Amino acid sequence: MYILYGGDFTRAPLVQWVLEEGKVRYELRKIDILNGEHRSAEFLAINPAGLVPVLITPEGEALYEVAALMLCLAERHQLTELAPAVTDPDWGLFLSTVFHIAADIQSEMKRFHYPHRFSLRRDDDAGVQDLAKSTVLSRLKIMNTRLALRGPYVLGPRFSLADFYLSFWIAYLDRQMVCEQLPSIARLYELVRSRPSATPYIEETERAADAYAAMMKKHPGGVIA
Ligand SMILES: N[C@@H](CCC(=O)N[C@@H](CS)C(=O)NCC(=O)O)C(=O)O
Repeated sequence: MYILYGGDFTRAPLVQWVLEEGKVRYELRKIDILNGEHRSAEFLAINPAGLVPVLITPEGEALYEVAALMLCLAERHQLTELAPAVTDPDWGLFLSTVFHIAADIQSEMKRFHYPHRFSLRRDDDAGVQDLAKSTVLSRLKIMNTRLALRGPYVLGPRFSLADFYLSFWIAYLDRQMVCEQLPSIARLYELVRSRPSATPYIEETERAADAYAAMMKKHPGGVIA
């Protein structure tokens, strides 16, 4: 059986959704990142980088990096309806989108939520956030243009976990802004959100995003040290 270390305000639901989609047995262990549990000796023994999520495989290996966890599960359990096979002509575009979200979208979301880690001067925090916001927007605009030409999903007519991955992060953005400035992404988001297996995850992510935004208002420099 797999063990997934996740918890509130983490990206672990992305992995949990893949596990559920694949009807793969797992146990969820919650880590309270708001109270620093990810820096406890117990958790650092599992992931020395102190980051969530972590997936322990049935063989006992501790894996991290959310995109890798999703891809690894899809491959190990042959979830070809979530991820095209290596031999599939869609594989290249699929992989390139997943890597783009992991490397270029998530990283800016992190910069937005943890501005204090990206400058030594607290006066810079708002500027770091503004830059992160505008970088995310310009990257998403490029994706929006591609979806307008070849949508509604990342792989055109075919849903994949790349759409769920993108939607998870879209849930953290201002919904009106997404509708107005990223209409093709807004369409993809609504399609993903209306999938019965995705609906509870996206709704929960929207609630988490709203709650996190409220906490950020009180602690503009970052909720987690
Ligand atoms: N690149 C990692 C980043 C993981 C990450 O930053 N997770 C957040 C929760 S979503 C976390 O552990 N935050 C605690 C911290 O940065 O101190 C991934 O994509 O899995």
